[in-house]
Amino acid sequence: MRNMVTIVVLLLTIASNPIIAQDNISALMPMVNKVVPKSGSPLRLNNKQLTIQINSPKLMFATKMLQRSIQDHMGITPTITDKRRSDIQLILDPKMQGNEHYTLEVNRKNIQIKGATEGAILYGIMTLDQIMIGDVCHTKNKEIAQIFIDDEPRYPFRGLMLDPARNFLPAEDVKFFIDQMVRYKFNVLQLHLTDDQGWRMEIKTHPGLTTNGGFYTQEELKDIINYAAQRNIEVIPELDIPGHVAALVAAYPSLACTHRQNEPIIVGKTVDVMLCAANERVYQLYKDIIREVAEVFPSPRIHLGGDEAVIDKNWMKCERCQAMMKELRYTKGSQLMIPFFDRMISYVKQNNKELMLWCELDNIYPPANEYLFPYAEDITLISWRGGLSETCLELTGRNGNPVIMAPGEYAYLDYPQYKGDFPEFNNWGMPTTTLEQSYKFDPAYGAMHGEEFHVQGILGTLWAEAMKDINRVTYMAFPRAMALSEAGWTKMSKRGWDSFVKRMYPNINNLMKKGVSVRIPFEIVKRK
Ligand code: TNX
Repeated sequence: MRNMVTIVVLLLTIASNPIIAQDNISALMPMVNKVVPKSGSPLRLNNKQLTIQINSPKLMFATKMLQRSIQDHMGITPTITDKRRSDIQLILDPKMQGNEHYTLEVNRKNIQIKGATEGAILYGIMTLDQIMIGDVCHTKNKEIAQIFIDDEPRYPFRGLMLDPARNFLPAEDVKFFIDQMVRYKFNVLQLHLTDDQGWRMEIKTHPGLTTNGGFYTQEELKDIINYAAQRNIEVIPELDIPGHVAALVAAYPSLACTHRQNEPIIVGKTVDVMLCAANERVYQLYKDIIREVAEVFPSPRIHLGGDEAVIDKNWMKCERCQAMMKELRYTKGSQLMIPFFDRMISYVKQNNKELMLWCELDNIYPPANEYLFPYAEDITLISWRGGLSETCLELTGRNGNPVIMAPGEYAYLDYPQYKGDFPEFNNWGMPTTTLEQSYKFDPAYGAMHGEEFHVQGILGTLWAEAMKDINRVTYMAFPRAMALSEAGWTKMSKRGWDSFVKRMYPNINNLMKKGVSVRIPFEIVKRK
């Protein structure tokens, strides 16, 4: 009998051993910023009808997500109750600091998720979902080990960018992508809506813009925006100017510079044409476009591109632009960016929006010392050119521009993940960006210039010249987007490659179960 008692005590000790309890953090992605493991027997959910109690009708959507998650993992659907003694409590608590800050407590009696906003509570639910994914044994027995998590993001801006301009993505596919983003606590979806290969947004005052290929109606966009908003995701529209405009110029040839008026502009082939800086019709058109964009997208920001303008082939050869340069006593073509964007900024401001642009530096390739043109300090810049992030960080810091980090060498998810891997065509010589490389991304670059408070967050880009459909897009995104999610959410002191790799496996498995095409990063596993 004594022996039996010893064995039972021993077994109980093993069961509450923290190493085993660690199973409940084995699929957390991004890693949470504070976790307190608790010992003691797990919460048992197997013997009754489960109930969820909410303290605000605003939590109905989060509740549905929670019901689906528990049904998915345990095969039981909790019902909503107003009784105090519920199994799960979702508590909107305006006293909590930070709009994405949540706490999640699992104790022997129940689960409590608290946050100041619906988004914060949704994040608590996503973390709970990953606890169930990771802790297979408990989950199978309809149990959850005790834990306390107090979590909030390192950065407020954690985005991914889709490029339906290059290859159109139907609205349903965009929503499918949003479903995957919310799992990893991304809160911004940038939509690159216009480029040389296509114009993808219905503009009611100028229907001629959308005569070349697929596009989103304004109703479809509103539907995507609402779908994203329910999932704590802001959709930022991007309309790239003054370069990357072949699709627009093909529809409205008179908007090109004077010397290009009679040139055939072929969508899919021409890539260097720009809008004329000295044509009044360009400004009239964009005044209308920006007004409609501002009406459709509730986001406080509009992104107007500003990248890769081939000034020498356009403004420098155009009679009208040259006359404008003379009048303004400019010596460099790039200075025309000043009056060009001054007008565009005034339209953005008339609609009470803030402007975002890609950060372009004077001579584009290193060494680059200054901005291509002097950006007003209220413009948020996205740093993107590989090798120039540190210069961009320094310049934005000095000039007072908020900056989002999307550096080519970590965050460009259109680059192949492995040598010889896709994209096998249309590759301009892209470097390989391995999962391990993406994981090394620290958005503050080691806080080189102090704390880097002007860094707002991160953006992973999915430029889609070589991505024909959503399956290819998710294949390029995952698992590297998991690495980026952790760069945006988790403090450097809580991150580590070995831990990331372990937590990644169950997440890949889960995405596969959801029908998401992912790349298996076989190269990181030692073959024995
Ligand atoms: C550069 S990134 C671009 C895109 C291309 C991408 C391909 C940026 C602001 N401009 O137009 O799709 O490279 O990697």
